Amino acid sequence: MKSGLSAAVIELALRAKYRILVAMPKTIPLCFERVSEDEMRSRSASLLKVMKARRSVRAFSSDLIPEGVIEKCLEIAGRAPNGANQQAWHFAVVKSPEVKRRIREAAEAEEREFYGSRAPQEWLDALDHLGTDAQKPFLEKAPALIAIFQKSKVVDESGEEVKVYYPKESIGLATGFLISALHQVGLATLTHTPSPMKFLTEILGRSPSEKPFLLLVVGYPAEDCEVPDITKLNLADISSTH
Ligand code: IYR
Repeated sequence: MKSGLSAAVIELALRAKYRILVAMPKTIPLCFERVSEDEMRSRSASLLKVMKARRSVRAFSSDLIPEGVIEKCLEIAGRAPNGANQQAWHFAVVKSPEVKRRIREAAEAEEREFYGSRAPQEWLDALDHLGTDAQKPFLEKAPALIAIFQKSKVVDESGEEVKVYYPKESIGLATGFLISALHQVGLATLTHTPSPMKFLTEILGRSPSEKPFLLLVVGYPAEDCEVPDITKLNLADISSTH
């Protein structure tokens, strides 16, 4: 070779030269429609009104949820922003009375431990105003439970198993999307976190590499449903403008 450069050096130079082209991600035009300022104000006020009515419900009716509604809400959850778009989540929907019974039994066993000895007095004091205890009849009464699992590894496009980035943030965002969607379509939820939740892995036959994140109880409130008389912080207490 005239220049005396080795093939390896030429290859490196070529790689460096074309790296930008190779690394360029494929893009598509963003689909985004601007709304008028008046419309934005009106939408934000109506949505706030809707979301202000969202409450965690612990007394459920056994009325069934129309077919397909939960599935649409799960698709909405799946649109949440997440680490490296790895979508490291799994939503297990439980409608079977037998599976719900097993989940209730296992959850109540953990909760008896929690309320009986595991929880420090300080924690029990913090829960006092909610009136919760180890009894979880809603796990059987509500028409559906959604067990949310956080995957610790996923398979990438090249078929390789890779680490998950920002799993907690991602699963939290997807769960927020889901709760908001279920509320907006007219369903009540309870975010239930019996701890530990390993029994969900066993009962639902999930891989041990998936961590149970929370158990969402879904349905309609019971006719006589009451909720704790609690208040939410004001805007000034939760935000600042800079
Ligand atoms: N997991 C228990 C205790 C509990 C903990 C928190 I933090 C709550 O906001 C509510 C309850 C239970 O479900 O009873």
